[in-house]
Amino acid sequence: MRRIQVIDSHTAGEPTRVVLAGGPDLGSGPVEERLRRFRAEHDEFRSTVVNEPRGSDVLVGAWLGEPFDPTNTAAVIFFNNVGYLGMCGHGLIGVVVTLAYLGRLTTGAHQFETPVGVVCATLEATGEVCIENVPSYRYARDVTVNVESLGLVRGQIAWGGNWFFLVDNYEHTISPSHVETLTDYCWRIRQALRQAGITGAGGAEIDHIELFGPPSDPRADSRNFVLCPGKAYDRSPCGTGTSAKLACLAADGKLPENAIWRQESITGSLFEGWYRWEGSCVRPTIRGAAFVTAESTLLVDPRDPFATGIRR
Ligand code: PYC
Repeated sequence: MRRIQVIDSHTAGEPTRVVLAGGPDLGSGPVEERLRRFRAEHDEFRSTVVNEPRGSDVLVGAWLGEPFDPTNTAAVIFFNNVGYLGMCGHGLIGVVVTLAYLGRLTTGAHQFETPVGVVCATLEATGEVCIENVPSYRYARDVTVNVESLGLVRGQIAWGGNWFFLVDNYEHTISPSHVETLTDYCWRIRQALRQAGITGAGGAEIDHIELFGPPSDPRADSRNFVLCPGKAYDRSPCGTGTSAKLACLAADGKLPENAIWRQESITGSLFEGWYRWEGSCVRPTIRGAAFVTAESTLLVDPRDPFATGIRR
């Protein structure tokens, strides 16, 4: 019986499962190299941890390893029901709160190596976490895509640690009772982008679709709906999605440096975000809170026909 020790948490409603023991040995190289090995040689581990029957489409896993640069705290690789993420804002907040719960980290700043760059996470005395994300930028504005049965949809393409297509002023309501419609709308956009060959920089697939509408919480500036690569929607306001939004607001001159943007999610949870310019990019900071929900050992019985999860 294989045993995998995990801690579960949620950040603004979005779950994270941190692997503490029982994960694959990915060597000691740079985290990008370890991600290549994870994908090529241990992809069944990803599915084992996050897919049904142990997990669900919405769960994001976090593999932790020794940092390549010993001055950093850890290397982290985020994964989901269909693959791997460049960065994950809610996930890193979950990692920090998990490590604090274990007594492995205290208040203050900690550097994490991710496949898309080093990210500084600060655990505040309140228990909230601030993520200083990777440099983010708007790649293209006023992009139109012809979407089956929807017609022309206009949006922006931005990088916030993952690639996003952002649609402002979504014409219908963003609320939990409309999840099926919202999912279908975003999925059609994603397929249309692929069919039209519309990508991020270097031909990268745009695998996150983000819609914006008016907030329901008077403290918030906007409410979003984010569809993730495996067709699950983000229960949180999405750390990398909020970073992409900040990059667009900055590019349009709609939000000054260091001014706070409050992003509400479809579930009503909030992230605060702000940015500073760094050359032609912005360096976004996202503040949010996470809570530990379970401490458990996953058991993998080799006789189990679904031992490595149900793959999508
Ligand atoms: O918070 O960056 C995020 C995220 C990406 C996918 C799910 N959550």
